[in-house]
Amino acid sequence: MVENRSQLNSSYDEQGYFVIRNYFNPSELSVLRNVILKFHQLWKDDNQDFYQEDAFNSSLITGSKYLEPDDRVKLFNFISCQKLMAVVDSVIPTKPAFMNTQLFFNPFNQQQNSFWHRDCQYDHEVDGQKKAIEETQVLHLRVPLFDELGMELIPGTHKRWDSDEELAVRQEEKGRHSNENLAGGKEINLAAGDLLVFSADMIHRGLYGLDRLSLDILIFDPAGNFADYVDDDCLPDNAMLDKISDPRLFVNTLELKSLALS
Ligand SMILES: O=C(O)CCC(=O)C(=O)O
Repeated sequence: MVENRSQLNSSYDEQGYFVIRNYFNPSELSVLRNVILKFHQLWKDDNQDFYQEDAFNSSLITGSKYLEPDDRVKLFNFISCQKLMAVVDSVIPTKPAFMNTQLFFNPFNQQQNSFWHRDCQYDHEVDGQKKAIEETQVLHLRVPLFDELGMELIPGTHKRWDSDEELAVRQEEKGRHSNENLAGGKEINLAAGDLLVFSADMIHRGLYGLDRLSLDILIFDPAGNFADYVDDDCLPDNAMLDKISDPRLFVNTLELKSLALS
């Protein structure tokens, strides 16, 4: 287990990810599970067609659509708890900012395959992707609520461009498909209580199976301008901020959003 701040930082720097096993205790997990299972049921009821045909995740978990203020505060307090802030601060030491949350589950439609990608490929063509890899930093903090197969990552790709094969597969070019196996993929199986931290811009894919239900928290380095990506409704209001023990992550985002408007 890697725990020390500089070790975490150098693992992340070299590999693009690290895992801390057994990081959350049963009572921390049970508070989180309670809130997330409520969200997930309401979300599924409200999105039945999408859930049954295409979905493998939901997002905006901290928003007001499905959760009551008390549960949102519990979730905000989990996201910014000491254990997670220690990890976030080790990778983004200056003003880390909250971006969003996602919840990954097994697709109901068993024909769906998991797919290799870098997150930045959905916003940029190849030149923009290269720039994003060099200049910006977005972190995924994955918190599995149950044991799951986890993720497959290609270590080091947070800092290097694709091989010809990686590019063809993840962009589905030259007759290749994004679910093909890639050399260098490392499977990271996860158990409830583990924490996986990885770079959004490394080449990765989810592994479907077991009881997969994973909360994914996205955090960004303010050097990259992502404030516009943040949905206002997913941030705490003033009354909620008063109930969050360490609200830095959210305050940083609110400040960046107000700077962007001025
Ligand atoms: O778990 C998955 O299906 C994919 C996860 C992923 O791509 C992500 O967290 O960015």
